[in-house]
Amino acid sequence: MSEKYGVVFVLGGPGAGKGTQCVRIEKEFGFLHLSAGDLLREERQKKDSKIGNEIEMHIRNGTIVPVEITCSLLHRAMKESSNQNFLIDGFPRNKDNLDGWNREMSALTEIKRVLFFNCSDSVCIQRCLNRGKTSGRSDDNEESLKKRINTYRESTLPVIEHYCNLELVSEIQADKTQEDVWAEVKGIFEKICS
Ligand code: UP5
Ligand code: MG
Repeated sequence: MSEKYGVVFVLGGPGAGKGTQCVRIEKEFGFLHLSAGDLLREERQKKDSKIGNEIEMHIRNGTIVPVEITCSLLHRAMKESSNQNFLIDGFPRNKDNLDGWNREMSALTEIKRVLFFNCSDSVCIQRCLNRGKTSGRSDDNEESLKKRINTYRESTLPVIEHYCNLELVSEIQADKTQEDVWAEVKGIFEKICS
C-alpha cells in the first residue's frame, strides 16, 4: 500500500520570508523543506552547462525555468528522502508550473495547504538588497528584483488565486518581525497537523 505524499506549497514575493519560515516549520513540524530555487541553484553548478546556463539566464532575469526541469528536481528530492510530508517553497510560480505539476505529480501527492506570504514590494526589495550584500545570489540586485517582482505579480499571483478558489490558501501578513510571522505560521500548521 502506498500512501500519497503530503504537500504544503509556500508562495509569496521575493524576500517575503518563505525560506526563513520554512526552516522553522521543518524543525517544529517535520515537513521536509524543499526550496525549488535552491534545487535549481544547485543544479546550475553541475557540469551539464547547457541546462546550467538556461537556469542561470532565468534566475538573473527573474523569469521561470521550464517545469520539466523544476518538477523532476522536486520529484527526485522527494523520492530520495524517507519523508512523507514536504514543504515546497517557491513553486508552482506560473501556469506552466501548475499544469506540469498536475500532470506529473497529482496522482502521487495530496496538497494539504498553500501558505501565501503577503508582503509589500518595498519590504521585499529592501530585504533582498540587504541580503545581497553577502548572499552572492546573482538576482539580489535592483535590476533583477524589478523583474522578479513583475513576474511574481503577473504569473504567481494568478496561481495563488487558483488555489484560493479551491479554498486551500492560508494568507500570512509577512511584513512583520520574524517572531510575529512565526506565531501566525505556527497557528496555521497546528491546524494542518491536527
Ligand atoms: N527576512 C526574512 N523574514 C524576515 C522578517 N520577518 N523580517 C525581516 N527580515 C526578514 O528572506 C529574505 C531575506 O529577508 C533574508 O535575508 C532574511 O533573513 C530576511 P527569505 O526567507 O530568504 O525569503 P524568501 O521569500 O525565501 O526569498 P527568496 O529570495 O528566496 O524568494 P524568491 O521566491 O524570489 O527566490 P527563489 O529562490 O524561490 O527563486 C529564485 C529564482 O529561481 C526565481 O526568480 C526564478 O527565476 C527561479 N525559480 C524558478 O524558475 N522556478 C521555481 O520553481 C523556483 C525558482
Ligand atoms: Mg527562498
